[in-house]
Amino acid sequence: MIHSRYYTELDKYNQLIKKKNKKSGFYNGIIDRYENPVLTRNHAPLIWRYDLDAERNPFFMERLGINAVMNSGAIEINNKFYLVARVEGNDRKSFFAVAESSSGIDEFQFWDYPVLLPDTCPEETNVYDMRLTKHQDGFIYGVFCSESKDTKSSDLSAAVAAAGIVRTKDLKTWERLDNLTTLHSPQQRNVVLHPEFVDGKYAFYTRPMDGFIETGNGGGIGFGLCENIAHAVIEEERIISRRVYHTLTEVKNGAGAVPIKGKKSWIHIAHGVRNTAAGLRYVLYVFATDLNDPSKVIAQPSGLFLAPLGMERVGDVSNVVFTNGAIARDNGEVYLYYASCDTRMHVATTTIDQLEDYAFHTPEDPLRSSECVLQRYRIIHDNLKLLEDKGEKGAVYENQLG
Ligand code: M1P
Repeated sequence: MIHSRYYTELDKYNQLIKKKNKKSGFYNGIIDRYENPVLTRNHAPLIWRYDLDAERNPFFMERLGINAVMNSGAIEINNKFYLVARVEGNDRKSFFAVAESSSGIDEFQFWDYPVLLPDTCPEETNVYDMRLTKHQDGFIYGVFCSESKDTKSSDLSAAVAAAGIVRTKDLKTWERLDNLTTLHSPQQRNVVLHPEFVDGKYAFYTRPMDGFIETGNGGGIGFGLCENIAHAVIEEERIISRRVYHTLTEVKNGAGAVPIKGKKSWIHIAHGVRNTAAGLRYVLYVFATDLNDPSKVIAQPSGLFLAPLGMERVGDVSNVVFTNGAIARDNGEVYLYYASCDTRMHVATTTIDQLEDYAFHTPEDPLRSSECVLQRYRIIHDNLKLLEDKGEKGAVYENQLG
């Protein structure tokens, strides 16, 4: 017999997944944010969590709880929006699961079964953060972090991160390929496959690391080519977006969403990490690369593009926003999916035109306070002149000293 409590919980679940979303009051002209998260742990279907049988589960307890739903790859197929989410069980292990929506901003619903990846690496303990690339070769690739215990270390928490690669045509059947090998970097995380061939080869954005947490001498976001995607080996990685002192990338950075093809550039939305007295702070930033050479940075707007706000600042790993998926539609709309605090998923919307305007017309970071304040002086001066020219004198003048 089905436990009677199931129907009470099902009502709550149905209300949640049917909840409409709308733009929040946030404004900066660059992105729109939304009132509700698009995926939370409560979006995990009841059949994943409870044994519904009243005899086997008399208290209707969660048998396999879900702790968080976060860092999701994103793709549009036949006008539907799909997220391949990182779902973290109460046991700390993550797995991937597909959620779909017709609007892209609400009513995301998980498919009945999570993704069953071919289990080809016996040492692999955890998998997470899949980037989905609709590649020119006709496949959809998923590149994710494959984490294993570092058996050479006496530290119980020591781990090794590698980039796992799978491919599919329908998000249902997945073929596992060899993990990426980077000859000069011992570990990799936040690896992204570029959607087009570059010089006839597969192109990856990498994040060389000395250790599991520390990027050490890693330098930043790398770029490398490989001939054979089934046995991907990158012999040479070039750093294209560097970590820089006293910026938001000082501690580390990493490629995020698969680059978006704009009218004059590839638009990259990445994450940067800095240290604070409250721990690491993860924010998103943007840079643009040449359409013909995606490793050549041609625009670097200063500072952060998106940071955790309000309740987004609170969660399992507080003060974090992280993206590994965006959908750019044929009509120029962009849906950026980001997680807050390794806990839940949100959406922000913008357009390719807005992103390129942002990338090319936001001033670069001059890297020193004295020059940053001059940058601000110039915008204030130009604005005051415009206001004065248009006869718009007001509070801005009245509050001046002297
Ligand atoms: O906890 C924040 C993020 O930390 C890692 O990112 P990075 O490798 O840049 O430090 C990832 O594990 C990511 O999943 C996580 O959201």
